[in-house]
Amino acid sequence: MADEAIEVLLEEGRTFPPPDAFRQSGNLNDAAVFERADKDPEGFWAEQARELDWFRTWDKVLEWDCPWAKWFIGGKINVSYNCLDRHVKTARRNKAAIIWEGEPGEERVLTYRDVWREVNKFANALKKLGVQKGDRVALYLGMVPELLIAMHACNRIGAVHSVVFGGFSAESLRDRINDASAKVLVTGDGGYRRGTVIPLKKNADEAVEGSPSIENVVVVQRVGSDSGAVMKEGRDHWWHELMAGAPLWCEPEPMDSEDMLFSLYTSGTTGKPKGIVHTTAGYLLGVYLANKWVFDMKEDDVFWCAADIGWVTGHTHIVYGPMANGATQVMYEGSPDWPDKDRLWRMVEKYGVTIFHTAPTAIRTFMRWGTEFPAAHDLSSLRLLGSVGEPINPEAWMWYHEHIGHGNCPIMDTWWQTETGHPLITPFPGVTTLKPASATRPFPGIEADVVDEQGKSVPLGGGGYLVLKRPWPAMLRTVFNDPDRYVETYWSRFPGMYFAGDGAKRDKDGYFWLLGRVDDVMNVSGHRLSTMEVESALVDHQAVAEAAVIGKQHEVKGQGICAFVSLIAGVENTPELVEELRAHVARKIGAIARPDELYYAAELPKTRSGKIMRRLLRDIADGKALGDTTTLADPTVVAKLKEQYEDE
Ligand code: 7RM
Repeated sequence: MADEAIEVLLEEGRTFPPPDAFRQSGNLNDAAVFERADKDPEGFWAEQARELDWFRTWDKVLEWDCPWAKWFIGGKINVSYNCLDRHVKTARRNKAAIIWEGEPGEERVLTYRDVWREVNKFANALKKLGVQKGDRVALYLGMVPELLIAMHACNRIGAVHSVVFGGFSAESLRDRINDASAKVLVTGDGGYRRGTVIPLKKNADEAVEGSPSIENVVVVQRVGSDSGAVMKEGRDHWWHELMAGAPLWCEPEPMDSEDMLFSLYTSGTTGKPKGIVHTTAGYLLGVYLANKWVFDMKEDDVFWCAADIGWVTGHTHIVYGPMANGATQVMYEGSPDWPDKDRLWRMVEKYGVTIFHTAPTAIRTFMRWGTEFPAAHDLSSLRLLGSVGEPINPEAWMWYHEHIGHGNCPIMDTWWQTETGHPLITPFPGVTTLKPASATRPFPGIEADVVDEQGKSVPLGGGGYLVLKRPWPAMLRTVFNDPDRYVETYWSRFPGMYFAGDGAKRDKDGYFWLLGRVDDVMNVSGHRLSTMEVESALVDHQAVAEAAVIGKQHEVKGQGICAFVSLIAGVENTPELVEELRAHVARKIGAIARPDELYYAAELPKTRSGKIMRRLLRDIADGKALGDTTTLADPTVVAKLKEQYEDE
């Protein structure tokens, strides 16, 4: 975030105290909880853990050998049992769990008992394909109920799922399958996005060609004959055919608290995404509690988290947290502007959504589209709003508050990461006075701090690096197959502390203001990408000699991707090649990684020790380093500017 933007943030003087209704009946309305949790974190988490359904309770709450954590040692528990069987045994059995809408307009309502039945059957189908406890299953699907069903089926039998976002390329899918050595891949014949068919099966086929660990592929029929999907005899199975013969009951596997639940890949500072490992009991407890307290889920709420399940937000705020709470949810397959820009608001009105959760980049897009789209619908069912994924600017916060919440809905700006499992710096609607664009204060039991280069706590009013100073149940346990990287990435920068990779300031009231990443991770429309990932994709092209990528402030996306490339001698720097290189990155990684801007440089600016001078590139991209007459059309300009910078 630019310095001016930070100053504007901190001058933000407006406050929004909790509305009376939340003060009185919010699921968390006793501020004393924070103090109690702070004094005795283990006692606090244990007290909350008793709300879950255990096959065997734990012997010991925590074993902490920094950075290695074990929570609820000796406990036996199953996640699908807690998200399904627990409700099916009560009057919730016939309650709507998922109200799904396909992009072309179909509707499906699945009750808790419906989901429970499908999960049991698919768990048996997986077993029949040879999947056993501890095996990895890769899931590459669009936003269809089968994705959620497959995830619960995996955890029911103790298999580990690895969901790969349906917008990722064949190559990204292949790398993730291979890193996890997944045995089975579940995909679809296709998915719908902006009226066109996403060729999931075609990508999956391409990926599996280079993935020797995959023994079976299960294919959900979503599109039908238009999909062009070809089934490979002996390897590929239609979902509906497997389900037709599957028995109705599958005994839930009693998992150890610390057994692995899932892995989800996320970008770090190197070119290779890491598999973040979450375990069973701790993650379940964290997401149960966060959804209950932050989103105040009540029996008759209709919750809608508009994220994709391919990201951690969808894991925590669609598949696991709300279902552990027995909530009713809306799930949508497609694009928010299809067929019109009022699609989401039409659905809020139609289904009576009470709690709506999205990302700042989406809010800024809605702002650009104009107020007439939400204004055309009755949004009075809404009582609470959420924001996640990147810093939200005060203007977007106010717009969301006014035009979606009509001034009545508190906004939960939730800071967290794939690694943390659930929101760790977040307001609670019954107790927190909001300040627009501040994620406010830590979750009970969480000790967050802002430290300087030396790891020393910075007094209130100052800025530095965000760290967490105590373990918490839903924290990642390691990086899949790479424990050294776990230690190195998160626990080495400041010994004894978890380093989040974010910059933050704290105001005099102790409120946190998140300032964006301090490493080489970009946040593009709330999606994490490393500069190096995009650089590797570029140099993979035969015309490119070297590439340097930076995140550049972008009005809608938060950050856009700006690339500088030098070409192999003899290759001409044409505008057509610019397009080809952008498309090449999209093919290699996925459309989210397509560079917004791409410039030729005769030579990339490097320090004497060979490091790319990112600050120079950032200043060039922001136009700061360019004189009046200089333009980026001239490939020698970067080299010329470098001399100036070295003189400074
Ligand atoms: C949930 C998620 C994590 C990174 C994180 C931050 C940024 C997320 C906020 C935020 C400011 C927020 N997981 N981030 N939420 N920054 N305010 N409320 O996004 O692993 O994909 O990304 O996202 O930089 O480190 S993630």
